[in-house]
Amino acid sequence: MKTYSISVIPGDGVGVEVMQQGMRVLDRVAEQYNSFGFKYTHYDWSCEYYKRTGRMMSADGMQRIADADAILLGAVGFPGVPDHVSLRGLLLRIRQGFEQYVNLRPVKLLDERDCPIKGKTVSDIDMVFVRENVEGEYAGAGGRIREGTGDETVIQSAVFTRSNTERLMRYSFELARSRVENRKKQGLKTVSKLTSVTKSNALNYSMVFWDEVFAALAPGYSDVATDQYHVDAMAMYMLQRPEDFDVVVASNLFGDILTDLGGVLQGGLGFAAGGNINPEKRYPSMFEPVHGSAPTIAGKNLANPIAMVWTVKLMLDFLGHREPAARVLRAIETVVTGDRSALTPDMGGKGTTTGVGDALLEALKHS
Ligand code: GGG
Repeated sequence: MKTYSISVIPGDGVGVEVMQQGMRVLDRVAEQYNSFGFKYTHYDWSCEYYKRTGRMMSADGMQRIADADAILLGAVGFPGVPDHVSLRGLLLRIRQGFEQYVNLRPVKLLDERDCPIKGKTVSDIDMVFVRENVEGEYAGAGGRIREGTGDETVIQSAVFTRSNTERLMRYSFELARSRVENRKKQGLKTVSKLTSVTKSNALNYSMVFWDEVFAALAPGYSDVATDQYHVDAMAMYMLQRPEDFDVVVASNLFGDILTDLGGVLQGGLGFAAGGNINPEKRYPSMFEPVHGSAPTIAGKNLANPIAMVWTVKLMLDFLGHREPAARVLRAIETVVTGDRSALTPDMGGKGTTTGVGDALLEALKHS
């Protein structure tokens, strides 16, 4: 029996509530298969922790979680702590410090009633974003001078290194390649496809470089069809013809923005799952839903736990448990396509976070 050591950082607001449901699902799946299990170590790093200590995580935080098999994170951010402080002090420290250079964000529609675009079916919306996750616009390079004066000057630079851009794009090509068999089985698009998001008309250094790396690697993956769009056009095409996209690679900021749109295509951010991956497994990877801490509904048992549960599905995949992971997704599908009144208010239901968790556990029995 393999026991995985998981560092759990529920964080702020609804992060705490959805995390409980994610762990319930993990434990139930482990019981069902009886060949693996989880040992959780909890960390209270959050905005509340920051208010007490002046830090988002303990000074030795990175060492404390470095040996985990994976990290689960709920949500970060709460009124009273500036967003850039909470994001940089916890999430970005872990993403960058552990070289989690791939941010995997699936965009998959499970029930047509959740799609805001008329006429689109579940087979039309099934793509995965590979968002660059350690540099780009989030590198934190820049400065602010002459603060508070009329001559105040601010610079925020994006950073793109060849080594990171190449490894990110290689990962994306391989992912596109790996999805084709699965897609054939489902009767979906059979050609592997990778779309690159750019803005090289305006960003004449960084995105011209990005396009060059993409073009240089493409011949090595001749079985993968490629295309590329400027980020503004990409936002439009995701709405007009989402069926054209399979794997999409984008910079840190572009990927973050487009995956909120992606979340809406699948029914809302209550569905949007994410994994911050260090593919080489030199460091632990971290799994977190895309949504934030939603302070307005925090503590009311109203948050949709599906994104968190989909996120633990990604963690199971990463740990190599493909069938248990597929089972979790089937359970989500059962709940989403079933009695809608039991779902949380963001999905038009009257249900609760714990109620959806109960429904998922029930669905796991039959999925
Ligand atoms: N569930 C993760 C979370 O709380 N995210 C907050 C956030 O603002 N993330 C920004 C980002 O991923 O770039």
